[in-house]
Amino acid sequence: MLRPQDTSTRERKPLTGLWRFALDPAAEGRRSRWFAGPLANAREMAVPASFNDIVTDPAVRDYFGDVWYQTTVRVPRGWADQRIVLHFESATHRATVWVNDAEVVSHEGGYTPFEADVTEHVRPGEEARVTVVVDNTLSFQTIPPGVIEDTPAGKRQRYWHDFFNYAGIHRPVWLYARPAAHLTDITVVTGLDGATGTIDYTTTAADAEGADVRVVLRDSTGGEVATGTGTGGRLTVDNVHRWAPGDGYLYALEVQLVDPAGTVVDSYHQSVGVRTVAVSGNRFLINGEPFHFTGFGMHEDHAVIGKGYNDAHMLHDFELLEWIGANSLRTSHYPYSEEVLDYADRHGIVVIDETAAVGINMGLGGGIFGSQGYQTFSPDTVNDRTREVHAQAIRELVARDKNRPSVVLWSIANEPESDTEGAEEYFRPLFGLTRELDPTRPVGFVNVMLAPYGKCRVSQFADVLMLNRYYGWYVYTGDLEGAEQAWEEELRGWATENKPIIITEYGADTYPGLHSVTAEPWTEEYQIAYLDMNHRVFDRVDAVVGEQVWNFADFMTTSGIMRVGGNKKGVFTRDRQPKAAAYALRRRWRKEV
Ligand code: GCB
Repeated sequence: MLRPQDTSTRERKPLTGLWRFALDPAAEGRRSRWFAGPLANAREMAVPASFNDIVTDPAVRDYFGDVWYQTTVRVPRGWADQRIVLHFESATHRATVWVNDAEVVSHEGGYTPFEADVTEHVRPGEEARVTVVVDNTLSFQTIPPGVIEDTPAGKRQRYWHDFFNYAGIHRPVWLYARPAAHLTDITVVTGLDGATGTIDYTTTAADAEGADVRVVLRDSTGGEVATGTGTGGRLTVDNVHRWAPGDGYLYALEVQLVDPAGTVVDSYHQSVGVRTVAVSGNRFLINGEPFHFTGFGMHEDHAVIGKGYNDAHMLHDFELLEWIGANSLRTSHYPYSEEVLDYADRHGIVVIDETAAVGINMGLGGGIFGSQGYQTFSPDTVNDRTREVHAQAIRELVARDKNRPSVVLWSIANEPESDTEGAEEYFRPLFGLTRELDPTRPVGFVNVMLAPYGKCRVSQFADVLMLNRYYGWYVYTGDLEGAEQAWEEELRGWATENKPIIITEYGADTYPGLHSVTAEPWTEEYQIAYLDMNHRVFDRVDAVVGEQVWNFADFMTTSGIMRVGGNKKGVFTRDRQPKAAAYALRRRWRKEV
């Protein structure tokens, strides 16, 4: 699927703004055909945004089930003779869409795009009604998983991940026009041979019999540096300007579909960063050079808009990453907005790209978030069907982000149960699938404390070890000396595996403004002392090639005795003010004293 673009042959129109919105607690909307006319009893809702925190009604905030969105769009009159497509960058966690009375598409998974050709259902120059039912329910057959429980007070949604189940239409929606004969996909794989860069491209097209493909590669000033013909081929660039961490240099590949008369019938622009990624022993190499990750696990999370995409927030978060000296981030715990990845591509920020497979671990949930009594892998819980949904989530993530130079590593799950036979069976094929889909990038998953060195049965499949550890927080709370010893001992065990190790989470909840002379948990001083202890350990273990603090900023979670207005492990507060630890990290990462 190619993302909507304005080119010489394509045009797009955003459908963002205020839509009509209604809850459907009795699940009657589909049966009663709510899509067949103006949505009754609707309130206004912003798109993109999570719906949860916009209104004051608790019934909306904690709602699960179907919600309905509706808008009207006037189809540009100049789009006659074009194919007209309706494109959603995401809808969390699943959606079905109608255009006027016709059902046009359904999609499972809250963080990847989907679209439908709606040409037969609209008329250029006229208005069309777009109705979407979004369902945010989580079950054992969804990614991430959850369960609806019957309680004396009614049904409740439980899940095993530590962030609020924000839902809605989180990202832009587009109506766009493309030609009947059109490009459907472009793949680029880059290589380096000394100072020469190579770009292997492949393209696919639809309804394009007899058409040929022409490609033109331009540098950042627009100068032509290579051309090619054919649906696939190799371009070479002498004295190539490499894409590198901190230097997000992009070439622009224009792909043209040309009919037998020589007319360009479709044109699409693919940005290309020429770089290589490899793992060698315990080193992670970008362009053949060892790379050390600094940065954070993050969240798409802001006051009011929840997980909704916003240009200003996105830019500000990247400004803070730059300020603190972060060279990388992990899209914990789901694929982030494409706009975020675009920025990372343009600015040389290195990305660990993660699926939404978080919380496949009912043991962990029992301990921290209060949902006990389930076995993780079983015919009734996480099962073969779940794995197929997970596989599809991996397919869609790789399809979406495969051409991004910023993405250097796939993380196919966060903290799943990984010390059992069931886990081994579940994950083996998913690693195989990811490698088949993308042989060019290392693959890993994020390991949890409950499956420490010597116990984990899934890390054998990973190219890179990603570890989340909370020595000095969830264990050895307040005892940084004991934590330091235990942590180093475990880490030295992992180091014997001769793989690069990235510490993908380490962090301590910190209430901004809370202080103590002796470092007490929850104080700003303790957060600094905790990070310092971790850094001493990392600096002593050669295999550690990355440190990503949990978390960039405080974020919203479900309520519970472990959380105070959300998770407070942020180095920045939720409104992006620095805690004292931010300055300490800045000194370490920017090597400033
Ligand atoms: C973890 C999870 C993350 C949580 C964090 C915590 O290991 O990966 O989602 O938020 O711990 O703060 O407990």
